[in-house]
Amino acid sequence: MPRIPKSTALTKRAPHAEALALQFGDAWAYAPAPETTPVTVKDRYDLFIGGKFVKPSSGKYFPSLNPASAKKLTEIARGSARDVDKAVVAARAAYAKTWSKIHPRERGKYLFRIARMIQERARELSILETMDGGKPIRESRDIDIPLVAAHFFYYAGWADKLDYAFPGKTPNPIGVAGQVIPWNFPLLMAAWKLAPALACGNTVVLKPAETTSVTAMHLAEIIREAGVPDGVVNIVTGPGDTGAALVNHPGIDKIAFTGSTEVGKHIAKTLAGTSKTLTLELGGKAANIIMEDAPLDQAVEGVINGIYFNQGHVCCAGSRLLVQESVYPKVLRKLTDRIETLRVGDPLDKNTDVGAINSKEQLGRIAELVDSGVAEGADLVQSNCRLPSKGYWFKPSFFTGVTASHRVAREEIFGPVLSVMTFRTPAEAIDRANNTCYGLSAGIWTDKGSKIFKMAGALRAGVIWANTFNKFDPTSPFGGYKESGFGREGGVQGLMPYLRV
Ligand code: TAP
Repeated sequence: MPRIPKSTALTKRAPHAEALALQFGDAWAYAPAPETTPVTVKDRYDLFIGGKFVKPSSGKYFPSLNPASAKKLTEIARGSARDVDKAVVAARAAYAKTWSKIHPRERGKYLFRIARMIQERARELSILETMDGGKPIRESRDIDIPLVAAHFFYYAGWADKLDYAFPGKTPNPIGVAGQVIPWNFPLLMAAWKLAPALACGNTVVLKPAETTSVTAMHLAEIIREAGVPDGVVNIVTGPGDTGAALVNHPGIDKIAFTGSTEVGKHIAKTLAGTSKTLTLELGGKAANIIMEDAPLDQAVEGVINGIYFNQGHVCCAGSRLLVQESVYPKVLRKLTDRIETLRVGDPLDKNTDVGAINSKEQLGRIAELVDSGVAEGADLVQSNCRLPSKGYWFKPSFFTGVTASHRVAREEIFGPVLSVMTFRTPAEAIDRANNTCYGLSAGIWTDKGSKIFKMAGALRAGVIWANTFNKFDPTSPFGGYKESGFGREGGVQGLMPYLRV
């Protein structure tokens, strides 16, 4: 069983939260509204190599669980180094024979077709994403899958316009790209990787995360039905070893990795001295900064969106909250009240705000870090929501009394846990926000445009949101500073890693 933090016993509930509960009672209890559209989950999913679904050479499969019930959802093929080799050979052949030869406009047509088919199957893909990964259906239906289609549409448009993207230069594809993605936005990360690579004329071998491979295999079906030439996209599922086999394969020209900083560093060391190019999208410890002149209700809602929706399973989650001292009591009160009203439960219910934690291992990591926060002297506040008896869950939580040296202020929690700190001046806010080894994103909440510009220029983060948080668009580049990685995905900058210009 996952470890439940000892600290749960220390949970505090603010007196006004009690009053709210008394006043509204069951007003917060919505009737269940589960998604009922039937979807087909296969008993097992094979590898997708050379345009065909093929069995893994080892004959082995591993279970993929629904984290909301901890029950087996399906079985996924365990790809080995041999399978990776077959996929790379298929991708190389497709690169040489078809994909690098056809007119760029034709490549664009395939991508447009994929985008439209994703839209047609959006409901099915959303439900599968939620069942396999535990994220609320509201998130997968309204954010992930529309963005997946939008990425394919956007890069489809670039396929025959690369000369305009880099005027006066001659952009050429790199060759075969190996792409390794994490479990928090399974299909969206696949789209971020596949769409620009294919638009630029590369062929691909993709390795999805072990716990969330289902939607990638449904995307493989779409790619096949769209008539994409065999071998242009290959998907090899499996654990970290499979990813390592892909990274190490001599037939790969470029590696694009999204995942933890630890694995990213390991990959960077492995590729040092080789001719393979590399882009890394790694962890984060974003600060959301609330200035005293900010619209506080909107700011608190933005903070809630930034850390609790999607269970904090977001690399750019606003897991640190910096509040100007003069408004700290007000913000704290609003935050305490708001986490009481978050609905945690069935991810397939459209009223759910916070779904299931992706895996038992991840729940254990969150619990361990929360325990460390309590042991180091921070104060834990948790929602009093009831958690389902089966599956993997964590209550929306935040720490006050956090210092910069606490692990909860430094390490990526990747769960619905916020660390709240205060500051007095904008300069102090910037120092605190930048006091991290990461630099993926940040948020500023203020009424003054001049403060936004001044602070944004001083924050060392790849993405900075002002008076909003966690907003994505295929036209905007995304990526990190420092240990959050290098290279950009999205926008015209997202073409660069897949081209020799
Ligand atoms: P990782 O453990 O790093 O896993 C990421 C991917 O790499 C998975 O497919 C994993 O396979 C594979 N992998 C593991 N060891 C490998 C190795 N030695 N060589 C090659 N591939 C290997 O991260 P995670 O726990 O899945 O994801 C959470 C992390 O991703 C967080 O730190 C988060 O911040 C980061 N993330 C960053 C971004 C951006 S855009 N910066 C976006 C999403 C997530 P298995 O799944 O089978 O272990």
